[in-house]
Amino acid sequence: MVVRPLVMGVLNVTPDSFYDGGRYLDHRAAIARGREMIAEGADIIDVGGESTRPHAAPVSLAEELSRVLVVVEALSPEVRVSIDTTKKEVARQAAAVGAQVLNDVSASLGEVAAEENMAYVAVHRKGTPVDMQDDPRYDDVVSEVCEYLAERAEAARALGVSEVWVDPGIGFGKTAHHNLCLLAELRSIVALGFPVLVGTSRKAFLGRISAGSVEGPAAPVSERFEGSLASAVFAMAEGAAGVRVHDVAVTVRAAALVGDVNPQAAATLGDRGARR
Ligand code: HH2
Repeated sequence: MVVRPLVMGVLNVTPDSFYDGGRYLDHRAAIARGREMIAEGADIIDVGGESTRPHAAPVSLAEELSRVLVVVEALSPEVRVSIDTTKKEVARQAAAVGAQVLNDVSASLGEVAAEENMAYVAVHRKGTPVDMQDDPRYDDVVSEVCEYLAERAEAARALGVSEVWVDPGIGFGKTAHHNLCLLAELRSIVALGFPVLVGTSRKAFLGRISAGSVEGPAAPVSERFEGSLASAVFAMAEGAAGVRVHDVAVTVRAAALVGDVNPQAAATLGDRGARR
């Protein structure tokens, strides 16, 4: 039996997400896409109803609920569903219709995860969607992210959450250089002792690299596939227990390869890995 890192498939029920915005706003289309990703081997489907991209328009509670609940309820009997939200009430109502994981880019909802008996993903973000990409600065990005994640994850554990993940929040208040530093030193985050989730999929820094300069303009999302796959494989090889991606089928095959090449590392995933 080989264990591989988990693959979380992204399902944004929004008009404005930077990659899949507008494709799955219709509930039937969203549920069909969720089922397609399940067939492709996704271990978790991450349902979101509010874009977190820089300068995204805020979404009301009622609107976010109306986007996500039907989709969470339809998919949760078939797969582990995570809810990508920063609103307590969305997390609570999603849990009531079957969501088992709370993916929190604000890293402030540990208490809700504990109360609802959900697994919890604490994501590092500097600033808010309005200002996070306005010249983000760190003295030492890796140690600042590590300190923050350790504090948030320990707090969630102390509140009683039994499964706590940490995520460096690629693109959340970070330049391309910061993102590359975090990937290069991912082992420091793995060493915190919590399973690590990494989401690089189709993000702008990959477009900058493929366009030739980390400082320059980014290539469009359609030209960021190779970087997405390469960075997911890199993260898994460096010890990430899971990757959050839009391109599920190829990433599942790549995750299996990582498990085959490095069964010892994969075995350390324990209960968190997918078995085949
Ligand atoms: N990235 C995005 C959203 N949620 N959650 C975690 N844990 N890690 C991430 O890196 C992460 C996340 C942004 O990507 P996406 O959902 O595709 O876009 P948008 O926020 O525009 O909906």
